[in-house]
Amino acid sequence: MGAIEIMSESSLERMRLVCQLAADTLLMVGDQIRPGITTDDINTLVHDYTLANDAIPSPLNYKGYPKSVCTSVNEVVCHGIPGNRTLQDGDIVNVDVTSYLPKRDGFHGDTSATFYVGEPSDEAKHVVEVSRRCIELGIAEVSPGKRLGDIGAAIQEHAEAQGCSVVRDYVGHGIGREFHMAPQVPHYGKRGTGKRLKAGMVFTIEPMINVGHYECRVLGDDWTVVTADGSWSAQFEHTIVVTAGGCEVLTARKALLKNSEDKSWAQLGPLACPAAE
Ligand code: EYF
Ligand code: CO
Repeated sequence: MGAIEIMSESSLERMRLVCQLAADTLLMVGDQIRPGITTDDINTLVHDYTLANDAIPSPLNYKGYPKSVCTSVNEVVCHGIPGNRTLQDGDIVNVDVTSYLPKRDGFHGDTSATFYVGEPSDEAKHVVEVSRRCIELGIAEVSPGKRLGDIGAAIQEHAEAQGCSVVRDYVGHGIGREFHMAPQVPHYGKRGTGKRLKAGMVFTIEPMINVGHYECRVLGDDWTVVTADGSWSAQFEHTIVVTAGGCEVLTARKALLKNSEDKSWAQLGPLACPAAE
């Protein structure tokens, strides 16, 4: 990956549009998550909603990926492929939505959340709550002059203090005219290391947090990433832009998610930058 783009205000206006579409899609899906729904049902909901809003689901055919969304259940870390799996009471499912608005030169917006299916176990609640707090703490580090390692360190410190681990094999990424751009954004690391943040940089923060060890393996379908030890994994993701005063969460939601841990700051629009509580 090359230089990190500094986005112009006109590009950012387009990013806000597509990121808000991705956020709305996640809200719509959250309303429908319940025992008995299949991951293919989620794919259909996302696919149809995206097309109805004159957008394209970025994952579809991306590097050969066969579906419009990633649905990652329980021990699946990321890139779960929707299929005929029926979600059961007690499951957790991460729904990872990336939308592309193609008008003129297009832009991508990427966001995900982990949902409870029915009543979660204490362990499921723990890993979901830790991963939600990890993304808040990561976002709270973002301001000009800080470094990528500050984000990773804040996330890793919290996850490990809570007895969980941070996945190393998959990281956040720059996003804009391409789905994946520079920089890579690790969710682990050391403070004071890594590239310095500048206003106008746009990237995702998307920590994958495991109950057990961070090691992962890819299933025989060549897409589905699972924990090596079978422990459960949870993830939240936002697309953010560094601003002069801190950051703006471009995929901030207009309402609280149903069936998931959520916080009111996620509703805040432009200039939202949660301080660590
Ligand atoms: C082993 C891909 C997957 N990459 C990223 C490509 O939303 C995403 N991140 O936040 C995201 C979604 C998809 C994605 C869907 C397909 N890919 C490439 C190589 C390996 C792989 O999984
Ligand atoms: Co994503």
